[in-house]
Amino acid sequence: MPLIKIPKGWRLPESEVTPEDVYMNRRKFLKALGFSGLGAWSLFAGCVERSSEAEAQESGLKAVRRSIPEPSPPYPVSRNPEFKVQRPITTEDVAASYNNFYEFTTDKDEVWKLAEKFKTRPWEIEVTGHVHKKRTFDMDDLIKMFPLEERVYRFRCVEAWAMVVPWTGFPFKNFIEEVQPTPDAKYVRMVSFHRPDQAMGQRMQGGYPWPYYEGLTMDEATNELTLMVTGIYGHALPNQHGAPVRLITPWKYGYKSIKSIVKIEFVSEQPPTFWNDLAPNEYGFFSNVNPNVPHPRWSQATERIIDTDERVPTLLYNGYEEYVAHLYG
Ligand SMILES: Nc1nc2c(c(=O)[nH]1)N[C@H]1C(S)=C(S)[C@@H](COP(=O)(O)O)O[C@H]1N2
Ligand SMILES: [Mo]
Repeated sequence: MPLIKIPKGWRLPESEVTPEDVYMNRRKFLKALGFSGLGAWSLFAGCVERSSEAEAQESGLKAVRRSIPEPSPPYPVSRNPEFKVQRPITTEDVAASYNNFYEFTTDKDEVWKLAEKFKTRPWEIEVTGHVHKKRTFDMDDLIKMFPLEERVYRFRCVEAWAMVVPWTGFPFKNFIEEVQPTPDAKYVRMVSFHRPDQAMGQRMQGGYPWPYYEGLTMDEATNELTLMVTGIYGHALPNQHGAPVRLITPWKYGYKSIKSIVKIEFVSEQPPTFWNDLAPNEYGFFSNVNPNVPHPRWSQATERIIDTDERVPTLLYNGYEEYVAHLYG
């Protein structure tokens, strides 16, 4: 890793819980105000604030719908009934307007807008390293190579928010079998795009070691849960969710689920990862969801569901213990 000059606030991000907490407290405050009955004036003031907030929120959600693609072949595909979640599926507009995608901005509400014009065609994915079949896939070919299925998974960000989302994709295992790793392949390294011209965050946040990079062990990469994702809610991924292809590892914190992949490399050593390089004491390589291991700056015991604002207990391995616990004996 070359020494990089990191901007002053760099410890906050992925960690920008502060604005989130402030936002939540403000909403609670306004709610309280609206129903406080402290007298006509404060009630009135409260109502105005409340309705303008609600209006702003509603018009925001309406606007975000224009970024959501219509279903068109091959979507929608049938749902794999094995993956059931006891929580309701998150409202689509909420999921589509609350994103972490630092290539565009650190502001979750703004990602969808800033990513709207991002070009996801043509798109190539280079496969290299310890594999017999090194090759470059064109996205349009890739999507036809493996049967697609829909899976409803819990999703948990390290910042303690969570959602339940129907992803469309194919098991990464199928892809790995196709490219035939050699015995030297012990880890998979994945890399996102680097296009500062189209991604404002890559211009503005120069201190980050772009492009975004992540990694898994071969056992993790070939686990049944690990999904290469091309769609969500029965249509293609909108840009803010990591179009045209991203990873999903539902038992790990969200930052492992790298978006907009352009390169997959099979390597023999544990590869460095973006967040681990930025803050090794806060973001580990494995990053398995664990309510009993607090983040150095906040508890991981509970999580906030993004559309209902409910707080619910966090589950070990995000509820996927039976699939993955054996990997970490
Ligand atoms: N390339 C890239 N991938 C990324 C990120 C990012 O900033 N850049 N953020 C990660 C984090 S922290 C989370 S929580 C999820 C968010 O996915 P979503 O916006 O689709 O909910 O994407 C992950 N993948
Ligand atoms: Mo995250």
